Amino acid sequence: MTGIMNQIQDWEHHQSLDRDCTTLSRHVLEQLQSFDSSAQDLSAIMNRIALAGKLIARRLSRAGLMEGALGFTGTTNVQGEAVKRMDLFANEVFISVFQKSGLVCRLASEEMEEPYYIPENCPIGRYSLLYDPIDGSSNVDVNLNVGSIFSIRQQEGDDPEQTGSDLLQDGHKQLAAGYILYGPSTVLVYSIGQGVHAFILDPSLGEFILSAENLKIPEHGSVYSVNEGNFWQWEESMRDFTRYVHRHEGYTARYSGALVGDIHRILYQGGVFLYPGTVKQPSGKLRLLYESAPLAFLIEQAGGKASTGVMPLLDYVPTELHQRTPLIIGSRKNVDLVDSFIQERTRLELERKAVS
Ligand code: FDP
Repeated sequence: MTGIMNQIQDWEHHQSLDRDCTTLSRHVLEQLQSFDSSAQDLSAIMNRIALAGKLIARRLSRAGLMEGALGFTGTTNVQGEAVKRMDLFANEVFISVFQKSGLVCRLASEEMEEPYYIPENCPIGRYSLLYDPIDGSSNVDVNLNVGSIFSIRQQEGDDPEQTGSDLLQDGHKQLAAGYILYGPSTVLVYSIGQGVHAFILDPSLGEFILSAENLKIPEHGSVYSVNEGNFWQWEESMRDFTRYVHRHEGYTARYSGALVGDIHRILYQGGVFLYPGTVKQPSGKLRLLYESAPLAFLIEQAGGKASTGVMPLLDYVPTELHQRTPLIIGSRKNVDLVDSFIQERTRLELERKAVS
């Protein structure tokens, strides 16, 4: 037995030495092909986000053994949703890694009603970080995968009221976006508008190491990922799509309860994720600035597509910071298929109105 273990350790040792250990910060600089101050800034920001990811991953890995790490806080957030202790912890982690960094002037997250300013950073750091600290919080207490989503934007103007009104712009304005998936391994996937790249946290090094460069989402995939429990609350077009995949061979349902996990699968294997509007929530559940737009930026960079059902998701301009949008995202052909059901229902509706 000891012999086999030694052989495995030897093999693992050689495997890791054979790898070209590209770290995240080096990768950002290589991507930008520059060492100027904005390239250095972006690289440093990504490094801080990675640090937040490590701190959150460490907490998650032990949360079940710690007093007071899991469960609800007893409060609700700006959206009226019950806040979990891990949501608060992760929100604070993102703030704390950017304190005194000179990098990010303000942070906005779904856990905070208004943007959080770090005044000492503002004279030099004109960037804003928008983030969902823990995506898929319902998975936290049962030890299933969760994620963090992030987006970096440039601050425009002085925002005198400190409400972040300049952030109410379309998704093309994002400089970078990505997510961290806390699963069997911790994976960071990001794009600065030059393809999509994945890094895996090597816990023995405490570093995110490049695992895949220039990821391309398959043009079509078999997965459809949606909470079918909401079927009776959807518009007819969404039910048409669901009936279609039930009746055609080659589709399979996967829904993890955490958007980041579902998107990660779809990025690698193809398919479509949907969170349509419901009767109770006509704009769906997902927040545009912290969830949908960053993931749309990433998926489009990988050759996929994202739509609200009415327009390309990245074109959508919000009117409020915590705005929600329906989301249809994934492989190009799958998204087109869903959109075709929406267009068909719209056409029928117009015809019906014209006749009556
Ligand atoms: P959660 O509220 O648990 O944080 O971000 C919203 C989100 O999770 C997504 O991660 C997830 O895909 C979705 O909501 C799950 O919502 P439903 O339970 O309504 O399906």
